[in-house]
Amino acid sequence: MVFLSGSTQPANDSLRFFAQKRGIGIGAAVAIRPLRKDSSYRTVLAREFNMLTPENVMKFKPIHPERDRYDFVAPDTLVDFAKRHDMQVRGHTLVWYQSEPDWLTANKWTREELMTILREHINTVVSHYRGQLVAWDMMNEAIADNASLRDTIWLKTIGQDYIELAFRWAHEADPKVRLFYNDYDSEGLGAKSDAIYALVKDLRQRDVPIHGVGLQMHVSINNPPNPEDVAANIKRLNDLGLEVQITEMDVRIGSGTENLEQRLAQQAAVYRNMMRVCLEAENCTAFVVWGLSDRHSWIPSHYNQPDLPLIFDKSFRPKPAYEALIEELQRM
Ligand code: 9MR
Repeated sequence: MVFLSGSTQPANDSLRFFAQKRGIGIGAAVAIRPLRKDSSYRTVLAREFNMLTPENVMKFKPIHPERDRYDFVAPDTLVDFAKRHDMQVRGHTLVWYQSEPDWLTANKWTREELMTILREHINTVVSHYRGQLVAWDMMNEAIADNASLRDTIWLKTIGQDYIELAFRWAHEADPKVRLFYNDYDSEGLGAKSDAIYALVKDLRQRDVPIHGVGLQMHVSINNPPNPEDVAANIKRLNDLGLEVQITEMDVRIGSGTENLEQRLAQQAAVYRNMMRVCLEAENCTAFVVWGLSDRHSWIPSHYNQPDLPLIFDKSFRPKPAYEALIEELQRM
């Protein structure tokens, strides 16, 4: 395949070419280090995708490392890259319990102090990128695995209205950017996705500015989400007037008993099925994979075993999952 680096005309056999024809965004999570250092990474990213999500550099800790200091250098680099290659950017993420800096967690704050901190954080970051992003994962993983509100510093100190306050503050800072609630293990139907549905329904009913729900889609070939359940979940969110995006897809193949070829084929089927569900839904507007190639993925270190969860291999060659997505995008 021929890579046309820096071209604004998408190559007519690329994912972004076909996704554009179908009217959806096709995105990848981008890590700053390979973006800076690896020209193959940059080439494949610009050729194949029309959307990107910063994998880490817009999170609270890196972007707001001290109470009175923000660091926009790395995220600005990413946004510049996107502009140069005619790609949209999804901001990720403003409120997430896993990315809180020490200055925040090591102190005891009053409710008023913590509200001021959160408001300033959201206002500063969202204003910095005003008009430049299509979406923000405003609220990340605020529902716990047992389907109750996650016990975070925000919930403990501010109370459950921290969620709606955060959406309102973000909307004030950039009234045009689409604000998402984003979570994992809640793509189909079940207690957690019901809890998210109830939360966003309540927000909508009270006119809190929320525009979409992100289905992260960190899944595995062993128990992939049932496509009908995912379709039903997306549909009920549509009935609330909400957009849906698949925001962080990767598919673990583990070590299983089948040979590698078989596992890669199963992986391709999971990607294909989820793309099909998205294309068939009225309100599914983007499909984002959580990394570019198997060379850079959070999965092996997190699960402490090798894996190949993405759509390009370690040498950036397209895998069966890539071909499945291309086929699915072309199927009318
Ligand atoms: O892929 C990300 C990894 O590089 C980071 O170390 C980790 C902690 O910041 O976050 C990973 O991305 C997460 C995303 O931001 C939110 N959903 C779950 C993702 C995987 O943990």
